[in-house]
Amino acid sequence: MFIDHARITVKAGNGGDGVVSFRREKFVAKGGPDGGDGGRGGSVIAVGDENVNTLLDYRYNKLFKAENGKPGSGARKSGPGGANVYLRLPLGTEVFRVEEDGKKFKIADITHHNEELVLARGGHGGKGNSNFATPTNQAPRHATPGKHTHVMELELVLKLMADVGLVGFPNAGKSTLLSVLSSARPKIADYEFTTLEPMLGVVRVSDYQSFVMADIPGIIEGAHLGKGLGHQFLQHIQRTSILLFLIEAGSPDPVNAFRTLRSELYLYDPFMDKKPCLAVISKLDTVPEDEREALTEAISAQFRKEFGVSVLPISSVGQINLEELKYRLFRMLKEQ
Ligand SMILES: Nc1nc2c(ncn2[C@@H]2O[C@H](COP(=O)(O)OP(=O)(O)OP(=O)(O)O)[C@@H](O)[C@H]2O)c(=O)[nH]1
Ligand SMILES: [Mg+2]
Repeated sequence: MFIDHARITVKAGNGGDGVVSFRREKFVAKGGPDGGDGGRGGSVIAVGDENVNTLLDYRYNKLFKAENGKPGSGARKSGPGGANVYLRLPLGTEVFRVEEDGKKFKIADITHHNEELVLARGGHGGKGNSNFATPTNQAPRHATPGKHTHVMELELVLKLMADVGLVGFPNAGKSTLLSVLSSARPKIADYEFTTLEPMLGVVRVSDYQSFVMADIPGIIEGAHLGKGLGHQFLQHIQRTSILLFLIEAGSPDPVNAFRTLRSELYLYDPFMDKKPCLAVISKLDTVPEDEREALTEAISAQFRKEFGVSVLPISSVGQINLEELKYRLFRMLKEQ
């Protein structure tokens, strides 16, 4: 389970002011008060949306202001209300109000598709002077201002399940792949066990479609016995729908590498062996161009025969087959 966070600032619209106005008509000596009310300010409203999976949008776009209400006008005309702002949030999002002292209060739990919850209510419009006429004061000269709203800090929290888990030996290029497919910025280096903590990235497939990929520390033979960083990190990909295995193009024995990885997973949890998976040959750019096809063919044939698993050669650095990989993973997830 990973947690997706975003901190945003919202402001509902101010109410429009009520106005002071008197009727002026030809041949009417003394018109009465006819100042209209101000319009209500727009609200900031959360809407549950089953098609949104992450809080990614709210990490870039951080300020959400609803429109102010317009002032009233003569002839008792109320000012138009301000437009609302709608925040489409993934189901499962919790919304907290953050006070100045840092204390947080939960104000909403988004659970249903299309459910609307007001996070910040627009200010009431002020009253125009037409409201204040009385038998003793038939020409009131005052109106009230619209209500002003405050800026609010909100924290959005979504507990995410990863969809795709990356599995490979140390240095296979897992973190690099995550960094080119998502906006996550994991540490990358040419030594083993660079990744010490699991990391999550959101892979965007189209405007509304994305999936979550988890990068975990490298696995080595004997991980289940505590070798390397051990296998406790496998819990983070235990419930992903798909596993993506990375085997380096330079691996002396890809079949054996894959078998070792699978057996470590199996020894951790036999069920993991049954998950749908895809294998990629990583760092294809390190293979001379005229040898790439033959290498891919050879490994694909072996994998088909030994495991019934298909293989896709990729390169994060050389940008080879990355789109294809993204779509294949997405298709596999859809089929789940
Ligand atoms: N040429 C080339 N180098 C790559 C590619 N992908 C990763 N590398 C290099 O391989 C090294 C290891 O990459 P990482 O992404 O840190 O590998 P990792 O699998 O996350 O490694 P651990 O976290 O240690 O398990 C780094 O020096 C990367 O720059 C690639 O597509 N082509
Ligand atoms: Mg890494």
